[in-house]
Amino acid sequence: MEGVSMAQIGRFTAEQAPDAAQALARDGVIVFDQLFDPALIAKVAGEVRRVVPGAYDIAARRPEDLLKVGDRRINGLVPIGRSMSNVIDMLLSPAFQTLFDQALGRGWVYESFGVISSFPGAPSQRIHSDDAHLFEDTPFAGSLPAYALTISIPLVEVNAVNGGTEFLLGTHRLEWRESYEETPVTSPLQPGDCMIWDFMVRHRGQANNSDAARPMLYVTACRPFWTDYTNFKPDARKLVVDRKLVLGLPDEQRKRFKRFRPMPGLRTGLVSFSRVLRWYAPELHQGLMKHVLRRGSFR
Ligand SMILES: O=C(O)CCC(=O)C(=O)O
Repeated sequence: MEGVSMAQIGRFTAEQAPDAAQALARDGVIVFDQLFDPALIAKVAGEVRRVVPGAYDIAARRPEDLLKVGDRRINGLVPIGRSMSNVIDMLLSPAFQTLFDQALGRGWVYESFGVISSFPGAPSQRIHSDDAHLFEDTPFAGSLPAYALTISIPLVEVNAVNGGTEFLLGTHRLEWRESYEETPVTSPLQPGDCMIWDFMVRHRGQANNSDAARPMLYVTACRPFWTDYTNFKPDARKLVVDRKLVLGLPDEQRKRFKRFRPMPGLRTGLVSFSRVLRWYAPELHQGLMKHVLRRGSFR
């Protein structure tokens, strides 16, 4: 199969995003070298450690909407509050825009944002894809363009000791039952680098043989018709952002975040309370709403 024999993961600068898109379509994975300022990553890492200490310490408070993705590994939500506003700038990087436009079509959106950590002693994961082919078990499986991408942004150096993600290049174009005998390949990452893969490419996290956690931000970008029902519970919060950070963006950028859910606060609390009341006590709800909506009732 064309491209499968290529033994290395392609590495690109931000300016080479169109070439990166071609390599991504062929191999199923690419790396952007130093897309972000390492000082910025260090700042974001400090915030992640503060907000989600369980991403760094297996015994500390864990992220919400947690998914266990292997022994001594977690994957969970990182809310993008105001102290992490620079994450929004990162996600709006022109290199992402170019790459995602080409790989996912111009209507692409963000679906989820969180952290994946492997802790000391974590063994290798099993080889997997992030979800199944669209139209699995039909002649279309493996011949369609990407529907979703995983973006991983390491918060620490990733190397042979703490274990990177390794890939079977080109396997996003194979049906799952087709076996593939090549050796998986990986590429070391520095803070500031970012690795992007097709949901369908076969991959796994390597063992963490270091004495520290290996946290990476993960982001899913996808075509607008697709939602991740496989990796999350139906009511999971996948992309939580401070409302003002999203509403302050120009339309062209805001549309990428149209699936966001706001940070919990008085407003979201009242909306949830109102929904519960409406569901279980509709008359009381109706009466209360009449009262609330009556002009000046709260003055
Ligand atoms: O931890 C990694 O390197 C990859 C994680 C992964 O592929 C997953 O959790 O699905």
